Amino acid sequence: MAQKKILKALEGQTLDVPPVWMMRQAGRYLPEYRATRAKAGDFLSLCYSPEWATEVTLQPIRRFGFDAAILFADILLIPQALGLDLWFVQGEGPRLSTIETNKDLQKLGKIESIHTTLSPVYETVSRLSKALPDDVTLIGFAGAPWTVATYMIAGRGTPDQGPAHNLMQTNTSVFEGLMERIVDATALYLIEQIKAGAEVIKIFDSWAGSLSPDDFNKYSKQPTEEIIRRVHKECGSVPIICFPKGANQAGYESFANMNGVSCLALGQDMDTDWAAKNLQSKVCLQGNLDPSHMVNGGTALVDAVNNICDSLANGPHIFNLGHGITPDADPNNVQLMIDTVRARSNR
Ligand code: 1CP
Repeated sequence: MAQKKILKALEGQTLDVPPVWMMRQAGRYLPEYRATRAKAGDFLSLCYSPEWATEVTLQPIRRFGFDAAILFADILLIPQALGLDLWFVQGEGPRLSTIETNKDLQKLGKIESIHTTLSPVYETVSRLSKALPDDVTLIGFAGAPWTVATYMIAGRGTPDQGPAHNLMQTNTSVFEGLMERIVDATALYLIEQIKAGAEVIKIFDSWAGSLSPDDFNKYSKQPTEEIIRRVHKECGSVPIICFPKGANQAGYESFANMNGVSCLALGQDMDTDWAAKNLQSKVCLQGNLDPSHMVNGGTALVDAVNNICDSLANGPHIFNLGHGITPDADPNNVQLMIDTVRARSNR
């Protein structure tokens, strides 16, 4: 049986005190992150430097003692490894060359060549697995195909994922060809992360909520299921956390019934009492504090942490935010969140 708290929860154990980590825990709200990022030059140099990426992954572990570390990288490294140009515009976000036609699709490189670009990431995972304290779990990750495709089609983040929806409707074969390539690349990428030492994998489908029920099944659930099947075939039963962000209750139920899913991450919009009743007998639940509490703190934070923990106390639970921590968050509020979680006892 697993010894690390996160792995116990992922095995389905209900723990006295839920383990805790935080999405984007290595990020701009931390002065030490900003200092390392300045030394590395820019965000992508940080992602591709095993030395600096290891350092920023470890910073929140040193400062707060979280129960898990998440590899420092980005979901957009896969499009770049497939051959798209990728750059970040200061204060605005990512920009990519786009996939709109069959010709664009044919220009993508061979799937196996992604490892040339991504090998520094595997090196970071390997360094982390040696450097982390014995009780901290190392989480690797990738974007889900739909979410990654939305960026590859639009060339940037979009409020409604309009360009991806348009391509899906007007040129389904190009859209599906792209999805297949992302499935292939993502499965290979995750398998290498596991071989390098990742103990758990998280698959982020940040834009799952914009899909209609049929499209959700076809383009969020099925591709994710296929990636998990391939990863488990190659690596055995590594725990998988899925985050179909913004999906409705039926969508979450279909993920809970899927083969190979150990845990579902909940956005802050998800009713935890409903999730406890309908999902927690099948999977571990992770979440789901509104990240705005990390900016505002105070008794509202403490009450919200306790409400979530109360509601999810009768099954496996990993405490987390409902989405990534924002750059304007106060590290003292992160400490208050952890202290509040760790002061609890379910029994
Ligand atoms: O330092 C900086 O200025 C860059 C900010 C930043 C950071 C810290 C970006 C750019 N990515 C990251 C790291 C990151 N991204 C991690 C590292 C591990 C962690 O500490 O959590 C992870 C897991 C991600 C995943 C990611 N990137 C997602 C999925 C999760 C989510 O937030 O919904 C998405 C959608 C991205 C794309 C991306 N990367 C960065 C930005 C600003 C964005 C969003 C772009 C947009 O839609 O406008």
